[in-house]
Amino acid sequence: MMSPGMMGAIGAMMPMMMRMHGQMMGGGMGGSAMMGGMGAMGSMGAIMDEFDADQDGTLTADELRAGLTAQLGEYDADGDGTLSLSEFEALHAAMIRPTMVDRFQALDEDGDGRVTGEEMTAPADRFARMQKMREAMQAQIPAPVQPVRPGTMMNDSDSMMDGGTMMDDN
Ligand SMILES: [Ca+2]
Ligand SMILES: [Ca+2]
Repeated sequence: MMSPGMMGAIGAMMPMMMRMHGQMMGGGMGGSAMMGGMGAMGSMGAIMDEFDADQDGTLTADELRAGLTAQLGEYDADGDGTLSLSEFEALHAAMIRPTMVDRFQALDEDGDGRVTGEEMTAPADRFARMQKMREAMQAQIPAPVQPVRPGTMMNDSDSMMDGGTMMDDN
């Protein structure tokens, strides 16, 4: 059962997820799948691709300047020539989108485009397992209180060999 708090959290996130889902269905999947796991580097790659006007694989200062200027124009919704915080928020959200989609896909274990309550709380289950493992390991630590040193072994053997049979073999 989900607590009212949990329902509230999911409710607050729904519009975001619906929008994301729609864009994913729109064909944004390929790029983000290719960048899987690369995180911030992935979005850097996307910026490179976008600004590399002559597509020669390198980004010059001029290409970067032109790209950034174009970006300002694109996200300057009210056309006043500057980016407000909310205008920049839209730009920033677009930049980090590949990383954000990676995180969504990491949570959506069955890949159906929806993060269920179970998928959402899976990190808590993993955390609980790790905690159990740590506790189990800590419980085992006091076991080798007296480490057996090779020298001790030898001395013990010697005293056992006082009878002489092994000594003869040497
Ligand atoms: Ca503006
Ligand atoms: Ca799912």
